[in-house]
This record gives sequence, C-alpha cells and structure tokens, in this order.
Amino acid sequence: MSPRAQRRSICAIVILWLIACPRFAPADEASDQRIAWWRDAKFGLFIHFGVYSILKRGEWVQWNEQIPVSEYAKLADQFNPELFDPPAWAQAAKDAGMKYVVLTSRHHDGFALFNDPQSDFTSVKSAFKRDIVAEYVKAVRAAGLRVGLYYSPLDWRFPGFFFPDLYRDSAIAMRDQYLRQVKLLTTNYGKIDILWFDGGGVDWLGFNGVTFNGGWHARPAGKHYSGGFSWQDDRMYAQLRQDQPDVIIDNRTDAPADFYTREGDGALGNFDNQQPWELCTTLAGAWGYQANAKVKPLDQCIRLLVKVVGRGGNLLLNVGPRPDGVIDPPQVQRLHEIGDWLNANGQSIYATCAGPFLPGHFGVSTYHRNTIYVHILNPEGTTLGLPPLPAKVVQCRQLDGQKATCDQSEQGLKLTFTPDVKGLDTIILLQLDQNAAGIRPIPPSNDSN
Ligand code: FHN
Repeated sequence: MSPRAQRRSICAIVILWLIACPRFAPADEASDQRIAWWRDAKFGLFIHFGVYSILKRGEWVQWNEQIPVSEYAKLADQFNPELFDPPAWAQAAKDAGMKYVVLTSRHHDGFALFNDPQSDFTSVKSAFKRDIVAEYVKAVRAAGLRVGLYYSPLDWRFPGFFFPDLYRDSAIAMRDQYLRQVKLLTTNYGKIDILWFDGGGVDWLGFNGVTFNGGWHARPAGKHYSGGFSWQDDRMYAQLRQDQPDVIIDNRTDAPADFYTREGDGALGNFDNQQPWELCTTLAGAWGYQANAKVKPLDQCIRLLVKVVGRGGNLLLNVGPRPDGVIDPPQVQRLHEIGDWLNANGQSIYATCAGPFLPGHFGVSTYHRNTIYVHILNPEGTTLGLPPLPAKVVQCRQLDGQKATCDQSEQGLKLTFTPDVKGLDTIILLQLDQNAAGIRPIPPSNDSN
C-alpha cells in the first residue's frame, strides 16, 4: 500500500473512530446488546461435519466431482459416526479457550444433521438414526459454551438454486425448505446463541452467475442478482426474532446482520472496531474432513488470534471431524496448546478492545479499561518505540513476568522488554491514569512500523 493510500486508510480509521463510540458505533442498540457477550468472547470453534466426511475429500466433494444427487444421497446409508461424542467436541473447544461453537447443521449438499419430517436426507433417517444437532446443543450447553448453528439456505439438490428463474418452482421449494428448517432449528433445540448463515442472500443464487441466451457467466463484481426470485429473508428474519430474540446472525443473508464475516488466513484485513466482525479459517487447511489435512503450527494459530483481536475481530477456527465423528487427535492437541497459551495470556485477549495503538509491523495492541496490552509480534532487539500516548503510564510490566520498562516523553514511549523465548507474542502491560477507551487511534510511527 503506497504511503498516500496508507495515510488515507489511517485517516478513514481515525474519522470512524471519532464518529463512533470507543468500541462500536451501535448499528442499533438491540444488536449491540445482543452481541456484547460475543464481542468479549473473541474465540470460537467451527465444526464442519456431514455425509461428505465419509468421502474424506472435503465438503464440496459432490460439486467438485459432479456426483449425481441420487448417487450422493446413498451416502446417508453409510453415515454412521459410531465414535460421535459431542461432549468430547465441546471439551476440545473448552480446552482451547474457546467460548462458543458453531456446527454445520446443513451444508450446501442438503444433508441435515437434525430432524426434518419433510426431508429424508437427514442424520435421523440415515444409518446413524440420531439427531446430531440435539446431542451437540446439549453437550455444548453443558460445557458452559455458547451454541451456534451454521445453516446453508442454498441446496445443490434444487436446480432452482442454479437457475432460479428457469426452475422457479424448484427455487420456491428450496426457499420453503429454508424457512421451514430455520424454524425447526430455532424452535426445537432451546436457546440458540448464533445462527451462522452461509450460501444465502441473492448474490449466491445462480452460483453467483448470470444466464443469458442459454449461456452462463459469472455475475460481474458488484452486480447483484436481478431475477424474479427472492429468498424472502424478511420473512425468515421476522420469524427468527420471534423465536430467538437474542440470537445473533452473520451477514451472509440479506437480513440485518449482527456481525460481519471474513474468511481465510489471507482475509485478516484492516483494523475495524466499528462493526463486529469475525475471521473464520481452518485449523488444518480444510473445512470438511480431508484425509491429508495438516494441522497448522501453534505459532501461526496464536499469532493469527492476536492479530485478529488486535484489529477488532473474533476468530472462528474450524475442525472437520473424521467419518467416525472423532476430531483428528493432532488437531485436538493443537487446540489444547492454544488453550494453554490463553490460560496464561487470556487477559490480553478476552473482553478487550482493539487499540489504541493501531496495528503496525511491531504487532498490535488491545486494551481493557485503563490497561493497554502491547502485543510485540515482531521484536527487533529488546526495545520498541511507540508514538506519544495522551495518557500517563503509571506502571509497565511484562505479562510473563520478565523484565520490562517504559520511558514516556512527549516524543513517545520507549519500551524495553525481554522477547518471548517461544517467539509467539511478547505482551507488555501499560497501566494508565485513565480509561483507554477515551484515546483516539494512534497510527504507527516509523519506529513502531
Ligand atoms: O462454501 C462454503 C464452504 O464450504 C465453507 O463452509 C465456508 C466456511 O465459511 N463457507 C463457504 C465458502 O465461503
């Protein structure tokens, strides 16, 4: 990014900060209240599980390999995760220091992990004969974690998804299923804290493409679907708010979102404390189970979590259990290691706000009331220069107990610290004489870049 563009983006952030309250400009008070627990939670477990797990080639295997719907449907007769142990899933999340879990209740292939009397393609009518969502919800709640359900309105079994105007009856049947199944999920399983929609909204219709004279091409960026079909998200949303008034939803339908999604390690993006957002990504490079998935290194996981939280977001980290229902042990081990780090350093993550030092080459910062946590991710030696801070630093210490000092002057702060031997994150606490929420964003100076 050119220095001019960087200045522009920093100015935009500063303006946003000036307009907004120190933490979030409430999109609306009700949404801000609904999502308060989620903003403090910071970290959740995503679970992609379904009949696709049997084939061990990810959750898009049906589309990627163009498996006919009738062929693919036979997988339900093989679906029998005999080691399915939802308390173990919940414990893995808890051991990781995660505060919520989001399970795919139905992905694009149409296989529902819950009971739907009007669908034969469900876990209840499969060889497994059990309502996975019911057992999952019970276990996650019992573990004291918040309950999330992923749901994909689109369903590859309906030609009306691909050609909503040509196969209008099929598209309407798909919408009827959407409205019916959301009703089932929000009335049959008690309190649901998060509904994570995926593959909804008009822009997914037609596979994000547009047909013309019998042809098809990708819809030009920014050009929305303009056909005659509607998901009727307003109907879904009215029903949702009635059945689960406190549930929070993401921005992947056309209904009002409580939080926004970024997807993949590469989508870390910019600092944004104006709208609640979450980065979802995989722990092992795959959403649905893939036999050759390699778990990401611990430092990559922890540093991503710190970078996300230091930009104002939450991290939703995904596992895809094996066909037998077990999360691969190396992934469970990694989750435990992340939890060990959060046990020691969680106060610099949970219930914090991003800033006031904006992200820079040095790393990021977070704060909680009158304590700033400077996360030094890329130490250069044992000192770090930070721009002037419009508050008095009354105490400076290193979270791991190692020696750290802070020299404050009108020119800025000079931190002297002991780099984290594991090279993960050196966290310096700066105790202020006031609440950090009143401090405007502080762009990185050259020293701290
Ligand atoms: O197509 C899906 C994909 O399979 C996966 O579920 C991700 C997770 O966010 N969402 C969609 C791709 O954006």
